[in-house]
Amino acid sequence: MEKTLIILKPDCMEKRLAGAVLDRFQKAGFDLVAAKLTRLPPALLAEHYAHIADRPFFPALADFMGSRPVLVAVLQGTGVIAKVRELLGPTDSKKAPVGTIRGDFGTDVSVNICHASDSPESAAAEIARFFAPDEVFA
Ligand code: 3AN
Repeated sequence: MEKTLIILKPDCMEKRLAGAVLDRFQKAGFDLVAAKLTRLPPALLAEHYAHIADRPFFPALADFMGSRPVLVAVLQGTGVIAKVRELLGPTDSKKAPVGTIRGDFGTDVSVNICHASDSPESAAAEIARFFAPDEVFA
């Protein structure tokens, strides 16, 4: 069964929207199979964002992502990787349509409520980065 990794970002936690965001994923038919609250250390953020580490916005993004505990979770279901990204809307919250999670709750391109894996390969790598096999109740 397909799985994806999500991170409810510091803005989501600060706005007390974790329940509202998880509700949208669960109402779409996806199961929560792993979850933890954790404050992401710089080394883990550098690994998670290795594909954008050379971009000028990376230091500010890493500061933001490490600014408070976040909820890291794994969702499971048919087509979950693409469907979760569809429910989120585009990366830039300002361009995200009303009715999407980022369109309804996000602020901008980096303060955008939730990360989600973008492919089967990144989902597998990201789940392994944040969870031991026995922490995922698939
Ligand atoms: P996504 O998370 O939607 O797959 P990526 O992988 O391109 O987007 O970017 C990773 C994260 O970097 C985004 N979630 C967003 O928080 C941040 N980001 C992307 N582009 C920008 C940008 N131009 N300025 C600031 N932050 C950005």
